[in-house]
Amino acid sequence: MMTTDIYSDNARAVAAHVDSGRLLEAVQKLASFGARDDGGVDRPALSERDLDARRYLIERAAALGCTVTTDHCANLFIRRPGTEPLAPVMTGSHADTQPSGGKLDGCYGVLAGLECIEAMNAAGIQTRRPLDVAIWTNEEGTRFQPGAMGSSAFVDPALMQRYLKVADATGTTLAQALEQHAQTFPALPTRSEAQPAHAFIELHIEQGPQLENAALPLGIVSGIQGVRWYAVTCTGVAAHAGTTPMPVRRDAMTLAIDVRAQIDAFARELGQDDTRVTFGRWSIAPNSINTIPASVTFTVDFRHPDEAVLAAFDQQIAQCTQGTQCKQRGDITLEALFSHAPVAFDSALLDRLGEAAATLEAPTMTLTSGAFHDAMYLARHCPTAMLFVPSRDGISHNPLEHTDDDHLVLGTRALAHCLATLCNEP
Ligand code: HGY
Ligand code: MN
Ligand code: MN
Repeated sequence: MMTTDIYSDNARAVAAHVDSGRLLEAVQKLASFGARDDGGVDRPALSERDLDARRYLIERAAALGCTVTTDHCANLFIRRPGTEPLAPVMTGSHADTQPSGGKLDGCYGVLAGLECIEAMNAAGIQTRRPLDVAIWTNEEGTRFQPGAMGSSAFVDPALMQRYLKVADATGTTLAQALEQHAQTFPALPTRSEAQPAHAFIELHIEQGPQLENAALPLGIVSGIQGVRWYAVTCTGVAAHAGTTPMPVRRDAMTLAIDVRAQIDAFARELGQDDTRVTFGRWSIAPNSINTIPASVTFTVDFRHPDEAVLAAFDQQIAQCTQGTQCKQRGDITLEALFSHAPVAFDSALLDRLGEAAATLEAPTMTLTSGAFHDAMYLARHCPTAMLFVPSRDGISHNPLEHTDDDHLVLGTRALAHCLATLCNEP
């Protein structure tokens, strides 16, 4: 990838036209859709609040002179046209949030992409390639599992067959949620399946402590660690809490706590210091204070950078939940919900990001992402890379999620510089 001086000047001009007030105001505005009393955001994918947020983003895009299209998984694509019929440069992220999420996870990357379009318009810059800002559906995977549904269905449309049947906790299927989306935005053209892209750059908060610990404002993300999601269901026998003698009970919770302890132990053994494991969602039936639990389902989220460790974890969790010792105390079933291998990003794009940071005289470090992102799927589709800004105290998936304003602005300037450069590449 090469650039001439005129294009470098354009990239500088676009970066300089990023408007901090406009960006920070947009962060607060988007956070108002599903705002929580504690300052966080609760905006499940394709919920009414998410549809309201999408309406705000679509209206902003139209005011910028952009076209907006959607696809079979309600991904949104906001396009600033280029002067030549070339494959677009893509950026963007997700706008759905955790139930007690922050204002920035995903949303920052979407709004920074829109701000880059504003900056290109303000600088009066035309680019050879179109610029697409993507808003990927259901990245968090909390309403519908698995996560990153929209970006995975973009690169592998065949996944939709399975995804459409997935239901949320109320029994609403993705198909029904997509139908509601289509009825909400009837005028939104649906684009054909995945079109080629020149590159995809995702700007995101780090959601961990590394940049803050290093006192650095920007991180160039070389890749994403692998992830495994499982659901483990332990089945016992409901019985009276007061009358049933202890030796004859088949308490599903006793079994679940025991199995959780086994999984936690081998996860830490296998992955050592790089292990990340948690058991975040529990559902109990009949969930009554004075009835012995008949069924307990808990989720497992295991992450690691080494594919061999991930494979060993798959093997051990299968053994642990199908071993005979468990069967005598009750039944156990294991459901695989989500699996993605570690991803390495495109080295030439990483260089572009380094050049953008250097132009802005911003010191950086290279790091691997502990969180997964839509970029892990886009990496199959086109040259892909990510840029991070620091998270205060490394906190995310929490209303306290925060990044300093000057870091949010600097990250957006670096993204703008990089996108303007890429949009003028042959
Ligand atoms: O779970 C994740 O890594 C992402 O934040 N959804
Ligand atoms: Mn995210
Ligand atoms: Mn997240």
